[in-house]
Amino acid sequence: MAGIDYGERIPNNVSLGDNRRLQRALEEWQPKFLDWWMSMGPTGFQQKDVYLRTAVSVDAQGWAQFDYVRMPEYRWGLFLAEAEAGRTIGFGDHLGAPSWQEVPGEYRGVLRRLIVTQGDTEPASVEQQRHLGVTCPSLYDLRNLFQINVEEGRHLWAMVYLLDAYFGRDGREESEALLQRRSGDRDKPRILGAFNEKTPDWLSYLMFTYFTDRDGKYQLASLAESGFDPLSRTCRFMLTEEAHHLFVGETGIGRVVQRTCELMREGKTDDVRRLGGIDLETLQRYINFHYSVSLDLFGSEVSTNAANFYTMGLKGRFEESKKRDDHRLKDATYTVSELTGDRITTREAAALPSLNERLRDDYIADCQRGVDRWNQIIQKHGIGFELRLPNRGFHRAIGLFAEVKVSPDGLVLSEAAWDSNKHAWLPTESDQAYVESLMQPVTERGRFASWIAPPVRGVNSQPIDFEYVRLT
Ligand code: BYC
Repeated sequence: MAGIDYGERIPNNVSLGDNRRLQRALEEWQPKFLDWWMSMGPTGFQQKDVYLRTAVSVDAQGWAQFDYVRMPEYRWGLFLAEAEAGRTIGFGDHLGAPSWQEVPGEYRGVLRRLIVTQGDTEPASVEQQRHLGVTCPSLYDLRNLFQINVEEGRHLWAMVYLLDAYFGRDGREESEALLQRRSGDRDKPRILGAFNEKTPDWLSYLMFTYFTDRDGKYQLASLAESGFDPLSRTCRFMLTEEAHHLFVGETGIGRVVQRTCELMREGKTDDVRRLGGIDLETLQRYINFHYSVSLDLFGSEVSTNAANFYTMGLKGRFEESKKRDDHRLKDATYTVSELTGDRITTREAAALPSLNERLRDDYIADCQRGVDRWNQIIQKHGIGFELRLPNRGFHRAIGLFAEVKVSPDGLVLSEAAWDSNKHAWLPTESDQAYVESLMQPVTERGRFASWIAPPVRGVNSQPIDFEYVRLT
């Protein structure tokens, strides 16, 4: 079992103690990270005991040790999945060559950019979620929020390790800059669009963990295929933590749907707002918003960047190693969307520049699976309503669809038609005000806010009314 050395100031399984230069660089960064955590991390609760999971080793058994921890004392560290002996590069021009243990000089800039973009999202999400604790719907949910926040902090550490260990002075400058950009800041925004949006309430947060964290899963899985072995190993371990974030999103929205359906049945009404629930139409509008903003995170349909990342062996496809083709894709094609007049059609395009679209397709199929499960909850209650993912062209700001307006059903619309319908498709000010009005903290053990059902089971086999966060 690959244990993690907790005797070190920075827990790690990368033999940090043998590399004085790196150790010094990271030890200099650590207090700056903590300053950032205290000023931009969760508001309040920093001195409370939280029932958190900490990784103690990177194998299947060892990465989840539960105990009460105060967040600033969480052991953020550097954990890479075990090295695979004899690993070779699985795609692109260097297919079959031994994977790189050092940065290939000719790809240095591109690789650094990829790592910085990934790293930037991690603190951004903590910043976006920092005010949520004070309006938690239960102690169970509060604990899950903080678990995600500390792990996003650790994912930042993971990228900073790569920058400091492999990119010298430039890497250290980038590590500093990761703590200086701010989500939503006009002068120093975070790099990608969705990470500058607000996460003002718990419904938005659950949507974010379902839709936006899922982009994380697909991007990390593609980077886990990288020929640059340290990046691959880092991302493989991050994916184990990511699974919990997706669980929080999927079950969280499922619990909201469950509660709404219960209120509809019990009250024999569709007007669940009267009963303190979130109506299915509002849920649909939140889905439309968070899904479309997350689709943008995959970049343009046709991207030479994506083709280059692949050809260089830096970023693969989702489950690259399971695919049965030549892993070079020079002559392959892929079906991408196209605008023909006011219709959305498809065409065959060269596969390499279409890799963003391909990853988006994998993501869309995965998003649909959760929506199907939420619809099963609605069906079980005998309610005739179906939640749906809007068309991929709906409400987009990046790529082909950025210049047009598309309805959830996939019709290209005039500006006037869009303006007169958008309130039916995207959260309105009154939706937001209503959801905000529900955000009253519930902190009694075992109690839940009116708008969300309890989970089916507690964390780590603990009861649902366990004291997940000790507030007194
Ligand atoms: N916003 O060729 P294009 C996560 C830029 S989430 C703003 O189409 P490319 C997490 C692009 O940078 C996963 N700008 O795109 C989730 C490029 O600029 P340059 C994060 C954007 O490069 C929840 C230009 O537009 N990880 O982990 O093929 C909580 C043309 O772009 C956006 C990654 O993203 C945008 N949405 O692909 C916590 C993986 N989209 O180069 C964490 C690393 C594009 O012309 N990143 N642009 O100046 C990448 O693989 C790629 O950078 C992207 C973009 C897929 C994001």
